Amino acid sequence: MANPVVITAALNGPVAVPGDNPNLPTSPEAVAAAAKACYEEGAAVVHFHTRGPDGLPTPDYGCAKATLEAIHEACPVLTQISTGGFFPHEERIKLVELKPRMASLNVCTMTFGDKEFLNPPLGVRKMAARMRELGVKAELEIYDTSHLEFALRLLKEGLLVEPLQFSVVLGVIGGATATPENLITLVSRMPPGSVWQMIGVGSKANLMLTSIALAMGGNARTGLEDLLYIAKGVMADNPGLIRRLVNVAKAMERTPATPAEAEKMLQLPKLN
Ligand code: KMH
Ligand code: ZN
Repeated sequence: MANPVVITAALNGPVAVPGDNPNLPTSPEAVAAAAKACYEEGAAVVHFHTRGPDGLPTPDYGCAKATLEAIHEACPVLTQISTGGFFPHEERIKLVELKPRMASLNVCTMTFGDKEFLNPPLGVRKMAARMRELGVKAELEIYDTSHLEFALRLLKEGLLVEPLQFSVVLGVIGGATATPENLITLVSRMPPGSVWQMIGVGSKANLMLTSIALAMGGNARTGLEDLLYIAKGVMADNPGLIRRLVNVAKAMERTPATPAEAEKMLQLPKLN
């Protein structure tokens, strides 16, 4: 396959509520339907946050399990569960026991808009160790250079397995600004052989930076977690965002990877 790219759909996130955009999927059925629609548009991976029956974020294990199972029933996409969000770290860590193929690993505490995103060093080490034990690949979300440095420290400590899988997240208030310079700096400091994708937060940053990442040879993510409007005053929906990103990739002669191809490109470990 010529110049393949792993496209990830980030379906809902830890912040937006259906009142912000009615296309935001929250129930297991709605998340699974969105996953299937995104898979059909070219996504190989879905990243999702667990929502409760009220549609709000929850770290509830049962809700996460029901959502993961619903996605797997709906389509063969690779699943990446979020261990992020604004709940105590001890509750978030339990989600890796569900053994998705990948789980997010946020390595540093930070300001996140008007919230505190708490990722205490000991908890992060515990989560990384458990993921390694289970064969769940860590998707390292890095919001600034210091996060990359801390991830490299975890690698030295034997808590991560190469190739490292980075998500460069730019545009969060409290993290690095969404500029091409910041993307280039972060990518240039990754160890050789790392795989990476771009996450641009906000409508403008998302299209601009995912397009630049595709041109640089990186992978890219989009979805309602990262932006709510596809154009000024026009609400986005998940499959529509994936379609737009796939069209940008194809214009650059990059082919969206299937889940089986993505599994190889990301060198996902076997689950234990
Ligand atoms: N919305 C993301 C950029 C995670 O999924 O682990 C931050 C986040 C982290 O939600
Ligand atoms: Zn997320």
